[in-house]
Amino acid sequence: MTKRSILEYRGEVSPVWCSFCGDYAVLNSLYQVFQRKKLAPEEIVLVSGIGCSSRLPHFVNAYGFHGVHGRTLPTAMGIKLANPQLTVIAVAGDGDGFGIGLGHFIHTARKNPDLKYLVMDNSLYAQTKGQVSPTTCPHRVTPSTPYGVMEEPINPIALAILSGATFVARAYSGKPELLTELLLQAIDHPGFAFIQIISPCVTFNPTDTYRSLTQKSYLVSDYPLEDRVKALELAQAEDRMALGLFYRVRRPTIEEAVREIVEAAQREGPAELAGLVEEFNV
Ligand SMILES: Cc1ncc(C[n+]2csc(CCOP(=O)(O)OP(=O)(O)O)c2C)c(N)n1
Ligand code: SF4
Repeated sequence: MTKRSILEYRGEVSPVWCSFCGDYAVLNSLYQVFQRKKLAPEEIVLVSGIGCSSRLPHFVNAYGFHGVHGRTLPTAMGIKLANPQLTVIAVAGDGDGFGIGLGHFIHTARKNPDLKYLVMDNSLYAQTKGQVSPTTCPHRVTPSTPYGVMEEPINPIALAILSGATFVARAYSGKPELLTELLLQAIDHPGFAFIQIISPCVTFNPTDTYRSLTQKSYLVSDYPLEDRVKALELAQAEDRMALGLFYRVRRPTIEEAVREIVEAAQREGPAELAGLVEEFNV
């Protein structure tokens, strides 16, 4: 197989993110993963919604679809079903993926398509200048919550596990080697691989800094990856920030299920059709 240069994956458009935005680490890790997996640019599709993070496909030399807010996953699943040979990666922000797009997250996890879903979580809506998102901590004052956030945040890791995702991990832009390693494992996983990537917004989130996030992060190790109950326990221990792979199981993908139906129709279709013609006497 051809050896590939990392430069092959750089898009013609240069990133427009603020300096030190966590999203740069995600982009760089993707370049490395594409090179290490020797993927040709025409074998990759990046699908996104709307937000700072959702600009990512513009910066990669591959197929890209910068769609509408929150609709990343149905588009990505349609592409994968139409051409299962492609490596399809959906990217979103926490507003896009856990706010307006939350229903798609749950239903896509249930269907288990062979998609990689990367949510760059900065705990706010950055592109629209810092409003509350579904992962913002309670009591935090934002431009849209002047009296502090009144709701509980959602727990994306627990939600993914309970919804049927077959690969669930948390990475952090401040630990790029781990991020690259988890992305490599996600690409190799045959099924819906979700990675919550804690990705600091240095412009609108003065609380979740690289320093504070690094201090509270720790790596999950020696862990029973198929144990759903243990994975949920770990997901709920939120005083510190666990990083790594929480859960991984194998079950059939929706592409495999659809392929079985198509093959059965090709095998049994003509005879069944003849029976129908006779029954309706057409
Ligand atoms: C249907 C719709 N509603 C609202 C918006 C306005 N809008 C643009 S980006 C965004 C949120 C982005 O937040 P997030 O997905 O977390 O991405 P980030 O910018 O933080 O990376 C919103 C609400 C929109 N573009 N379309
Ligand atoms: S506003 Fe925040 S999320 Fe958007 S590019 Fe700047 S640092 Fe990144």
